[in-house]
Amino acid sequence: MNFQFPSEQVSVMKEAFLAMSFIHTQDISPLLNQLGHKLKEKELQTIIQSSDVNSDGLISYQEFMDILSRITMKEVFRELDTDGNGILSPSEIKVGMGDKLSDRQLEKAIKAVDLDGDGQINYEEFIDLFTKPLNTRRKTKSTRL
Ligand SMILES: [Ca+2]
Ligand SMILES: [Ca+2]
Repeated sequence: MNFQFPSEQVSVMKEAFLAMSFIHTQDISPLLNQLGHKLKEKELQTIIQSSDVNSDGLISYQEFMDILSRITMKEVFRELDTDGNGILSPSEIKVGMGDKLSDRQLEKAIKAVDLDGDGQINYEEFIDLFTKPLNTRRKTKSTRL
């Protein structure tokens, strides 16, 4: 749980963005490679494309920051997913939290984000954890039940 982009490089990139205001999607991945992420090119492209909201092939600074945070979340998720099956089991989460949670706390934490109720956290549920406020998640869950 210690993946982070070097802040110095991010601020260099910020200046570049502010000077140009937009960067083409095809120029993004070399930039990101310089920052030292560990994603596969294909995963990167998926993230870039989903961040180019209006599909004009241009990435604004705002969209770029969005890409960075998605990459960071993906890296964190991958670090937690020690058996690499794409799903976080309760024990993987427990280890990721440094074994600080009691079983009861762990169960509560999982329940709060486990939208499909399988007792495990998939990537979408994990993203929700960071992107939606807690009360929205509860609401989503109760309307599904
Ligand atoms: Ca797993
Ligand atoms: Ca789940």
